[in-house]
Amino acid sequence: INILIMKDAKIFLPELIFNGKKLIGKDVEKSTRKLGDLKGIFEDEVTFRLMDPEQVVYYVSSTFPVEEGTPGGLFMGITYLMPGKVGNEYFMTKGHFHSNIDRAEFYWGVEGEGMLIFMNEKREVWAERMYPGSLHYIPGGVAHRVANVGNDMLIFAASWPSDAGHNYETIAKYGFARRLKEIDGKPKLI
Ligand code: M6P
Ligand code: ZN
Repeated sequence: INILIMKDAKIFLPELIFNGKKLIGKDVEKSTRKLGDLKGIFEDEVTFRLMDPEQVVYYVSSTFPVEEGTPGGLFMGITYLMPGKVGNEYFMTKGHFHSNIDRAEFYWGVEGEGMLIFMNEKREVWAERMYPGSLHYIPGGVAHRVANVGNDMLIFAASWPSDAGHNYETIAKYGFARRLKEIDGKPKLI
């Protein structure tokens, strides 16, 4: 009897679309990092000063379904990192530890060729190649940065806890213990 009078539950369309390369939806926020915003992260400051500070190095489209800092939620973002170098150092993201340092994150490669550089609190550095379909688990306590080592745009996606937060200060002050440079045409962590 009950079954007969029960109304169907609602079926909705998704509020967000990730069509493989783009994140689409009304609450998708875009942020842009220009070369001028990345002052101090590249070693070759002489070359850096000769370059256009207005040049876009990367932009990120993100969705924040809950307020930043909420425990238990998740965020997602797609990063578009341009090809290029400052001297022989590849264009890269600022890189960060999480403010809540034990929070983890997933990165995955969508398009192009990249290198995900990790550094733990002991300042030990290692890297993983990033390419379409590559999936990377970034454990808590590990700073992360991505470099574009190819000739085309690098696209990668990420998902991180809503209470992770970004600690840029430690990297701004001490950097990563190694730099990813093109040596004899190949990426090397030196
Ligand atoms: C990924 C995520 C974001 C991050 C972005 C750019 O999309 O990790 O949280 O903001 O990469 O990296 P960064 O903040 O280090 O510049
Ligand atoms: Zn992160």
